[in-house]
Amino acid sequence: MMEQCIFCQIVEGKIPSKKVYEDEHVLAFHDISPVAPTHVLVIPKRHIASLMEIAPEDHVLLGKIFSAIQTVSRELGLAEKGFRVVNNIGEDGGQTVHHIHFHVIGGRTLTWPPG
Ligand code: D5M
Repeated sequence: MMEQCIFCQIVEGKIPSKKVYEDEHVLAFHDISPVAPTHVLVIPKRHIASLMEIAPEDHVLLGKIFSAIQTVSRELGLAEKGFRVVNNIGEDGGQTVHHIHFHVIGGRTLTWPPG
């Protein structure tokens, strides 16, 4: 399962990605199907299937992910006008890749509610 995970393969460099941020625990790269002028995915390097699999010992890691989101949003020029962070969970949530990821979406005025 984890060997076939697309995002684990991106972390391992087996599948190419356009990286925008990387540290020991977190990776951010451009989404292959952007829904806005800027659309980046921020993921933990370690395989965690979804938000529902986050354990108490992962709380520091979650903090690192959100710090990376701050960094990425500033570096990509999203911070001033605003942007959206989205985490899809499970079938009804629209999750298609089962390695937790936070969409960072911006560069245009976003509408609400989502579809
Ligand atoms: O979002 C999964 C997202 O992952 C979706 O927006 C496409 C993106 N994706 C899928 N494969 C790749 C690769 N190889 N590179 C970059 N982005 C990718 P979800 O919330 O699970 O629907």
